[in-house]
Amino acid sequence: MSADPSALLALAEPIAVEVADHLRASLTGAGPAVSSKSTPTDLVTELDTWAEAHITERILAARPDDAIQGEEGADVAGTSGVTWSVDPIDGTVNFVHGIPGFCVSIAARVDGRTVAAVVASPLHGEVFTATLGGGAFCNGTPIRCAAPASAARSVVATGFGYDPRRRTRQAEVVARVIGQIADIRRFGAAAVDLCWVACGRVDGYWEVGLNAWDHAAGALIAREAGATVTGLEAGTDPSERFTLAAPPEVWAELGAILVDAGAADV
Ligand code: LIP
Repeated sequence: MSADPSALLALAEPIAVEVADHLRASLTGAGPAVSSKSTPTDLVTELDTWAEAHITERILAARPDDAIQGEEGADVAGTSGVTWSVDPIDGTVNFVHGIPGFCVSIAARVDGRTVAAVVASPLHGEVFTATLGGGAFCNGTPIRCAAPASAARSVVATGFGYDPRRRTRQAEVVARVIGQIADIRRFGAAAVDLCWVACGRVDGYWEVGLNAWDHAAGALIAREAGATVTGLEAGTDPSERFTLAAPPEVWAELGAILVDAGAADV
């Protein structure tokens, strides 16, 4: 089957929107059953599990030879060369608390390169999309990252891990950084953080400890919106080790501030 990026997005977008709408509707009833994973604060709900199973079923019904990797355990081998990276609910803690900023994040990779991406954030009423070389959009409108004058004038988002000791070290980095930038924001979902770099709501985002499904879709959307999205070094891809997204005007300056503050050592 074709691995045309537009066709892959045309498949994924309505699936993400359908699941996001279901998640929003679920907030009006009795909350989902909630359990935890790596630590007591690393939450997972029955809807995380349902969403991943539903997304997997819908994708494989259309493209049975594709591979799928998901946060909640989906691990389907494929032969088509297309691998889907799925975070069925990115920002699960936000979802459990009814805080805007949880989202459905789906990315399609061909030979290891993300070529199509959708992030649907239901309480914001926003669907971010991108294809490789095709630009980035929010609800169908083209988006571009900001152009801050300097890191000192930049509002920067970040996130924290679930391990309390690591989270404490990460907060100590924030204390060393916050006086060198305009301000910090913590929204609770990497995919939304990356999309908000893409549309210019924040001037940068960094985090350590992300999984591929956290950043795969948002990274393409931010890159297609003109942001530089890397790991620790220029030209590298985001990784568990380090993820930094920022407009080219401030990427190097912000990266240096973060490295000097020990952001890569937590
Ligand atoms: C979340 C990430 C976020 C991070 C949270 C959490 P999850 O993913 O998207 O950036 O700061 O601690 O890891 O667990 O909600 O899918």
